[in-house]
Amino acid sequence: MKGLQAAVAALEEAGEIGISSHVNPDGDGVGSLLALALVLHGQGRKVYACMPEPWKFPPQYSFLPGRELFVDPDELPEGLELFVALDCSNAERLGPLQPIARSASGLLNIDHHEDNQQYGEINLVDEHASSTCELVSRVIRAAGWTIEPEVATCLYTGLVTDTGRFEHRNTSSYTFALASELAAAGADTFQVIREVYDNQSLPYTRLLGRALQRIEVVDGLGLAYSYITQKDLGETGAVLPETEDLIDHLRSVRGTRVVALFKELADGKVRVSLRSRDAYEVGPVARGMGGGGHAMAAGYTSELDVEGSISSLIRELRDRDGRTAAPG
Ligand SMILES: [Mn+2]
Repeated sequence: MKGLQAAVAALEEAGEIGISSHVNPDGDGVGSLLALALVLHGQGRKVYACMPEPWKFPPQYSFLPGRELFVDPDELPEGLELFVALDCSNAERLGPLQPIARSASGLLNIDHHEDNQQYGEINLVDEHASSTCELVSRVIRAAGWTIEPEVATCLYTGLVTDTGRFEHRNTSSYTFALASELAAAGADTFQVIREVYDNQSLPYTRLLGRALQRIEVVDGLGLAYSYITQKDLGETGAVLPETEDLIDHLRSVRGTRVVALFKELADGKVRVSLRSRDAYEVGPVARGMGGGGHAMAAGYTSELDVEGSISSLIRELRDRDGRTAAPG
């Protein structure tokens, strides 16, 4: 695979390595970061694991091992031998860490987004990989390093979350083979499910109830959508980082092809998450709106309020259907 040998060589040569993932990290971002940090630390490297600010460890991933390898962004030295960006389709996804990443002698980009900008000196990018954790597991294997149980748990977390518990279309026989391999390596598969999915706070569960109650379907467009506001967060006591998977609870409405969840952010902007139920690709929709993502799961940030963001997405989907239906 292109980039694999170069990635392994870079990781084997560098003594001091910075590692980060994208802003608003998900299970794949956190899992791949911790897995690679733990492996390299075990190989005697000086590892600086870091997340772009502002960030809070998402509570559902706080059980993962390796957190002691995290440093604050201001403890991250400039001019490191190597910086690894995980699960970032472009360097901007590193947020405020971008200059530090650029100041390193080498930037290694490990990612599986189809719109990856190949921004590294070394790019290990495979859009057919289920997750960045899958790519990290290939790196570890190619380097001949052992996957310890703690590392296996981190990798399994990314694999499970990016495939929606092996439900999304990016799930292949290879995904199951890797899951089996990680389980054999000692991944605590039960703990991952219990901590990530069967571990919601009461405030979040009540917020989910509101989102389900409000769901609307736009006939003729196959769109199901719902929204949550800052007021909802305040009244239920839920916090945004725990709402990452909320959209998956809206995905099962029969007869729909796109699901959207609008989340009002503290600054008044709206984070729009999109999921596809069938062959309809939401990645291009998100990119058309200034965001990014995959065919099945994508998102963007809207400057409009919730109501305006809903209208604007409906317009965009109508326009796209019109263009597809147009002759020639
Ligand atoms: Mn990912």
